[in-house]
Amino acid sequence: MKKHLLFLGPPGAGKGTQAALLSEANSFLHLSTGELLRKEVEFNTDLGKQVKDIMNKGELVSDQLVLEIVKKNLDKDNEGWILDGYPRNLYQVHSLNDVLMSLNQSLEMVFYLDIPDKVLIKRLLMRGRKDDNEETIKIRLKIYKETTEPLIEYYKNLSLLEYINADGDLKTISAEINQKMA
Ligand code: B4P
Repeated sequence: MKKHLLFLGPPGAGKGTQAALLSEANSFLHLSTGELLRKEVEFNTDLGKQVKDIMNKGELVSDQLVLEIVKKNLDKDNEGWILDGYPRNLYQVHSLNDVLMSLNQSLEMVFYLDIPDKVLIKRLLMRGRKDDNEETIKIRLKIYKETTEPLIEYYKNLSLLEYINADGDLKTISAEINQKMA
């Protein structure tokens, strides 16, 4: 079974949802940079104060900052890990490669959760998080298409990419993911 996984896809594709299910079932570390950053904001830490406005606007926080979070967490003992929301641009891809090399680990599979814009906009508006309003969603989608989408080709060229149709019910999507990583 694959133990070092990454979830890629636009905001609202269900990366967080599926990564949580999978990590719970397999006792893997679920490393969601978005969730970790939201905790920093919630606890009003120095880091949280730095990123709050950026996140609420739907923009990406600095690569260096996110890298520190990733390094700190991947260094902990674990049975396996799932990266959710990281990397989000090619610079972060190369940083991740360096971190994994230093840990003597490698990425085994990348799940690309594909979903039409129309469906994800509806999902995000229903969720209603602080950064889930029409204007911010538009910005997040634009940034995703410009900076994160090229990662699909990158991981495809490394033969790591697995395509998942994320426009369906939770159980069907989860079953497909489980089957592919077995
Ligand atoms: P994230 O936390 O990664 O937010 P996301 O992309 O919107 O979440 P996701 O795709 O996981 O959606 P979810 O499963 O929750 O990032 C938030 C912000 O943090 C970014 O904008 C940025 O500012 C910052 N950030 C994070 N990582 C960064 C990085 N590496 N570099 C720089 N900045 C970074 O699903 C969405 C909704 O759909 C939920 O309500 C869920 O219940 C629902 N849903 C899921 N699957 C469904 C299904 N099959 N059917 C129906 N509904 C479903």
